[in-house]
Amino acid sequence: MSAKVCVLTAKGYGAISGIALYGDGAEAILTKVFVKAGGGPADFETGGIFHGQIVEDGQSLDEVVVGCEGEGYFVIHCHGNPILVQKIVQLLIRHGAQVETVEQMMWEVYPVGNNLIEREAYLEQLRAVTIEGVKIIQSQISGGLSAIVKDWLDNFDRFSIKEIQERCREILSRSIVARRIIHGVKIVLAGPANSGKSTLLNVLAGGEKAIVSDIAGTTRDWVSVFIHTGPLRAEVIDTAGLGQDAVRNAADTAAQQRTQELIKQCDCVLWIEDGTNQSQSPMNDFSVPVVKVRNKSDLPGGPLPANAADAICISAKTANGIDLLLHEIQKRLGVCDFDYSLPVVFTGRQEKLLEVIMAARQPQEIYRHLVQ
Ligand SMILES: Nc1nc2c(ncn2[C@@H]2O[C@H](COP(=O)(O)OP(=O)(O)O)[C@@H](O)[C@H]2O)c(=O)[nH]1
Ligand SMILES: [Mg+2]
Repeated sequence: MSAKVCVLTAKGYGAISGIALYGDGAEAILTKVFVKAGGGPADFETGGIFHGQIVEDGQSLDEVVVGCEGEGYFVIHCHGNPILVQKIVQLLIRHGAQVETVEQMMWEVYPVGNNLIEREAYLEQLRAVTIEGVKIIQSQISGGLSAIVKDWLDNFDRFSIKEIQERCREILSRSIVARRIIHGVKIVLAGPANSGKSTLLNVLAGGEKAIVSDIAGTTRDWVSVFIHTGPLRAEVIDTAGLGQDAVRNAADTAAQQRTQELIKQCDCVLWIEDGTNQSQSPMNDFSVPVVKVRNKSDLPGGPLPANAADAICISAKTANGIDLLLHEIQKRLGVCDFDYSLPVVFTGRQEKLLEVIMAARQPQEIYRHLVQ
């Protein structure tokens, strides 16, 4: 492995940035570009911290602190101007280092406990969009998935194939819910024109994001906002109204096609109807969970919960019923009372492995896959 360089800190400016330099030849490169404060050689022993300058062609690039994290693994803590960071990285490349991604770097540098699930957890938790998502992944390290796999391996003779496969099925179905908490969800607002979709988006966003108007077809392109509800981060997407009354020209047709595509890719649809309108428009068939919403409960003749058993009655104008609606969304997506300590899979590799185990016919086959 040749020396690798990887910027550890996020893009953009900050007070400091961290640049990892590791692998074969890392120390030799560092010796060439780093000058210790006060002069003299730096021995770069693990645990050592050195203050000095990164030097290019005899000129100081930046004052830095170098941490010796492990054998052949160093972190250069420099000032957090992105141009400066880029300059230092380019200098290290000039001396033979190759650029590496943070994911690959963590994979190579932190082979924690030789446990694949644990290593995957350290990487995947970086991408979780909620603190609850981080918690789910972290709990798979000592308990959850690691614990159940260990139990199967330690006591393999005590489990029947059927038992293991049944648990795999259960884990996979729980993982669908976990994925929503870890990676966030998309919620599409759909329904006939003028039912109040854009008004609802604005009330959820806590401000004016979408254009609200009495003129049907005002929303053509889509607008979205991110909200947090319970353990979910949801991207709520406003769409053009669906139905014949919303189509008047080619642009409307294109907007409707876009809406259909968004619906296909989302996790949940909120079907919004104008509750003062007695003739309910037929709802499309959706392959994802749907929450039916009857809007404009503030108006005389507006919807009453007693008359709309299968729907949530709200007023997007006064925000009445919004809490109830958010709770219903959480319920439909299965995230209420989610037990974070139970086993779930959180990478494609783990998911595939459980699927292969579920299709296995011989105990030895299952054992072979589990030890991977
Ligand atoms: N009284 C009342 N009017 C509403 C409510 N929600 C939306 N409207 C009105 O209904 C019209 C259409 O709203 P809009 O959000 O643009 O509907 P969209 O076409 O579904 O996006 C506008 O005049 C809104 O002010 C509500 O809860 N109560
Ligand atoms: Mg609209």
